[in-house]
Amino acid sequence: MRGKILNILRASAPEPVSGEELASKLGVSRTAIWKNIQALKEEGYQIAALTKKGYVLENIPDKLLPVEIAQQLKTKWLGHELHYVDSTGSTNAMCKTYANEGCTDGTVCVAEEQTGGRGRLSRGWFSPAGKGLWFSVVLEPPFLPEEAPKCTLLAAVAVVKAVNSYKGVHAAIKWPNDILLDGKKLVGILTEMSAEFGHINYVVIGTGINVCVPKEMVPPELRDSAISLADKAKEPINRVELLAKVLANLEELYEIVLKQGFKPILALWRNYSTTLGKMVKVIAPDTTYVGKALDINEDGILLVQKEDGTIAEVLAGDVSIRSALGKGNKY
Ligand code: BT5
Repeated sequence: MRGKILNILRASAPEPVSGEELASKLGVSRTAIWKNIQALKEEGYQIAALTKKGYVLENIPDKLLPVEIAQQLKTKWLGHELHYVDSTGSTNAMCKTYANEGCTDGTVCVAEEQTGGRGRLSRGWFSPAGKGLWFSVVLEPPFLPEEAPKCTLLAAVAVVKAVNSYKGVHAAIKWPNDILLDGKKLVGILTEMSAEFGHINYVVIGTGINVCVPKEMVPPELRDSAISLADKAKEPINRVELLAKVLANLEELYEIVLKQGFKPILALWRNYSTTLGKMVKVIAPDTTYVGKALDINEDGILLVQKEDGTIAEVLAGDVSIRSALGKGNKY
């Protein structure tokens, strides 16, 4: 109902629409219209009530409100179940709760702010209110548990395509789960799963995209290594639009995987990769070595040629990859 009211107000703005007209168009009472208008105002929509004229939509809040997302979402199924909160610990945790309760395949959880955003290996993810896209998706892929890293690669391609659609943005994927812009971290992806022997119950793909985090807000230890889209984009970024683009890409790519297998995604991933062909330092819990990143295989495993010529298979999850030449994330 709220979405329908907004659509009518949006189409008519800056002209007002009377409560009577809204009520008759939607087949409800004027009191129901009034109540829904109050609820929209509480969500942050600025709606003026002009005496004897009706309601005018004056401003839409810069928030990831489900009604706004539904307006822009072009997917067939992904994100149709969507849970939005102002603040949460982690959208991955939210998704897991919904998944354990039996939510639909493709459920999305999105938050303005995460107070306990998580990276891999118990690292944190800085997620300030209203400055990024912090969201997670539940998928039930027909893969084997060991193939779950494919989800991270898939998501990385979906996200890099979406961010690169903005003028001035030329981001690239750093294996396994980062998207870098100007050699700095723009996006982090955390894939988690619930599985039994030989069967995935669900995966949760969590994505954090820095959209417009002001430099002074970034914790000092991340200032040199983190970047926002707004730092480079030569056009304004609307977070709702960006989210809708990512979800549309993700659905499209996932359906390709289901129909044709993973090869087409691998080809795209390779095109967007900044890792392949580079000398990298692999930092695993028990060993550190340098080698050339040759390729990734069909399961998303990175193949690194060590200095002695042998090829190491590097699994995501337990390693960090650094440039063997420069410092930090810089490639
Ligand atoms: C990641 O881990 O990059 C995965 C981050 C996933 C975040 C999303 S947000 C939605 C969903 N809900 C969650 O709780 N998580 C997911 P990793 O490769 O381990 O990198 C973590 C490291 O990135 C940290 O140790 C910091 O050094 C750095 N970092 C933290 N916040 C950052 C930010 N906003 N921008 C750039 N770098 C950041």
